[in-house]
Amino acid sequence: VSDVDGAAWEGETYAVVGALVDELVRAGVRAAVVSPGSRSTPVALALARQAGIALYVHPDERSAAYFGLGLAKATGAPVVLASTSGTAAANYLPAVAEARYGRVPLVLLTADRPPEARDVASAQTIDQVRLYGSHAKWSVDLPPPAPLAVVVRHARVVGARAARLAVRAPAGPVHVNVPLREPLVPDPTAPAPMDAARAPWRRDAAAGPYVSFPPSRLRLDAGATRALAAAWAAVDRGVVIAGPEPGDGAAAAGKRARAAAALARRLGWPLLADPLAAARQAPDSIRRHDAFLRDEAALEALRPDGAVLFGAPPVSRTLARLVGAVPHGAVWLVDDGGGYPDPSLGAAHVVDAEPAAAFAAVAAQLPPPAPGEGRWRRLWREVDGAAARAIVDALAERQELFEGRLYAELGALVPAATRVVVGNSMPVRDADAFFAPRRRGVVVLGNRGASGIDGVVSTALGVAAAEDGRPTLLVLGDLSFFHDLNGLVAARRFGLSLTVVVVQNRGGGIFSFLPQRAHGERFEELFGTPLDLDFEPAVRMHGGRFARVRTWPALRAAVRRGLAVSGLTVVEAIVPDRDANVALHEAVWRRVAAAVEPFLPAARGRAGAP
Ligand SMILES: Cc1ncc(C[n+]2csc(CCOP(=O)(O)OP(=O)(O)O)c2C)c(N)n1
Ligand SMILES: [Mg+2]
Repeated sequence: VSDVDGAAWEGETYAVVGALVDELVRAGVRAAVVSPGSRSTPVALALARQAGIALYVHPDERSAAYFGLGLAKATGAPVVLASTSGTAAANYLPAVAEARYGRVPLVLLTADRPPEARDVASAQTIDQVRLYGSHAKWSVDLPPPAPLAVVVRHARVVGARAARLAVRAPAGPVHVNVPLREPLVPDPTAPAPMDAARAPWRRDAAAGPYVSFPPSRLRLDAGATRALAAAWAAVDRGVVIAGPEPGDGAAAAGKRARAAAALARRLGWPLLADPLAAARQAPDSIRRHDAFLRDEAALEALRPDGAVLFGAPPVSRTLARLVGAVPHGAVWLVDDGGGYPDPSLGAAHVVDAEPAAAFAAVAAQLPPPAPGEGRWRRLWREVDGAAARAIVDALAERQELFEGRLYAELGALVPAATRVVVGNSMPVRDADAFFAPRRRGVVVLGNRGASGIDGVVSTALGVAAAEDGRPTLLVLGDLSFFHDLNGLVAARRFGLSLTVVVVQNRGGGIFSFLPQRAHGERFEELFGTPLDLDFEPAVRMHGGRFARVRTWPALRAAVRRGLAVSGLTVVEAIVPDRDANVALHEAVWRRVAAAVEPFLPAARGRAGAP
C-alpha cells in the first residue's frame, strides 16, 4: 500500500484481508466459524486478531457451515464462514443452499489461489469462482492483494456490502472468494504488526463503517394500504397463515407474529401457525390444523374464501391443500424478499412489503372489531380446542413409545425459553401435530429452506452457541443423526450444552407414509435403510452422556437430566417399528376427526359475520 510505511506491518495481503474483516465487524458480524488450512492463513489470522468477533474453529467444513447457519438463525446476525481452497470450500454447499432458501445470513470467505495458479493443476485448487451458483445471493472474486490503496478500499467496500446483503431481505449467503499469493504467513518476529496504528486496514472505531446502510424496509404506500384493507375486509371467511420464519432472529419474528395476530383479530379470521412460526406462540393461534384438516369433511367445511400468507411455505401438507382450495384471486402473499413462496402456485397477489409493518398499517385502516369474537374465527378456535383434547386423550391411551406422544412428553418437559430444533422427515411433522410446550417463550427452529436431513446436529449446536443462556433441545431421526455425527465435535470443543433426542425407528420412518411403501420387496433395501448402528460409542467419543430408553419414565428422566446439566446428552428413544407408527398415527387422526365432526354443520352454514 503505497501511502503507508510498509516495513512495520505484514504487507499488502494482511492490509487487504484485515480491511475486509474489519469492515465485516463494523457492519454487524459477531462470529466466525473457521476451518483450518494453509491458503486461508491470512483470513484465519485476521479473524482471530479482530476484536469483537467470537471465533469457532471447526475442522469439518460441511458441519462447520451448518454450525454457522444455526448460530445465524438463532441470533439473526450474519455469521462468517472461512475455509481454505479446494474441496474445503465445496463442502459448504449444502448449508449454503439451506441458507439461500431458508433466508439465513451467512458470509463465506473462501481462500483461493491467485489467477496465475488456477487451471494449471496446482494442488487443492478447483474452480471457486461462483462456486455456489445461484445459491449465493452475491458472489465476488476479489483481486489478489496488491500494494495499492484502491485495493484496500475495495476490500472495505466488499466487506460492508457482504454483511449488509446477507441480512437484507431476503437474508441469505454471500460469497467472497479471496485469492492469496505467498507468503501467506506473517513474519513471526515482527512486533505485533497487526496493531500498528498506521496500518491501512485500521480505521478508528469512532469513525464508523466505511460504507453505512441506514436501516430501511419495504413499506406500502397509503393507497395500497387502503386497497388491501378494503379487499381483506370484504372476505368473510378468511385465514392468515404464518409459515416458517426466515433466519432474522427472534425479535423480528416476534414482531411479525404480534402484527399478524392483531390483524387476524381485527379481520375476525383465524391465525394458522406453522410449528416453525413465532405466531405459534400467540395465545389465540390455531395449532392443530394439520391434524383436523386431514379429514375431508373438515377440510371442505372449513374451506376459506380468502387467505393471507407470510413466511416460508408451511410444513403441513393438509394446510397446503386448504390454501389450494381458496379461489385464485383471494390468495395474498406478503413477502419483502421479492419471492413467491407458494408452491401451490395459487397466490394471485404478492404484497411486496415487510410483513409486520404491512399488517400494522392495514389493521389501522380497519374498523375496530365488534365486541366478542366473530362466528368464523370462534368456530376455528373451537375446532382447534376439540382437536387438541382429542389428541391428548388419544395419546394418554398409548403406553408404548409412540413417536407422536414423544412430542407431547417433550412439550411438558422443556423449560421456559428453550430453543427446540427439530429435524426434517417426521420430527418437524410430528412437532406440528403434537408439540405443545407448557412454558413460555419456547421457540422451535428447523431447516426448511432445503429440508435436508444433513447438518441437523451442527445446526442445533450452532443454535446452542447463541450464548444467551437459553437451553437447547434437538429432536431428530436416526438417519439424520448418523448423517451429521461429525457435527458432535462442536459440543466439547466449544463447551456447548445440548440435549439430543434420537428417534430410533431403524431407518426412514417417513417412507412408510408414502406410496413407496406399497413396493414391499425392495422397500427396506431402497427406502427404509435400517443402519443398526450402536450410537453409544460415537457419543462417548465426543465426551457426551448417552441413554437408551424404552419407557416414558426413562425418557423423562434422561431428558430432564440432560436439560439440567451442561455438556452433551444424547437420549436414544427406541420407538415402535415404522409400520406400527403409521397405524398409531392413523388412530389419532380418526379420534380427531370424530371430535371435530359435531362442529362441521355450523361451519357449512357459510355466513361469516357474527
Ligand atoms: C441430505 C438428504 N438426503 C436425503 C434426503 C431424503 N430423505 C428424506 S427423509 C429421509 C429419511 C430420514 O430418516 P430419519 O432421519 O431416521 O427420520 P424418520 O423418517 O425416521 O423420521 C431421507 C433419506 C434428504 N431430505 N436430505
Ligand atoms: Mg428414522
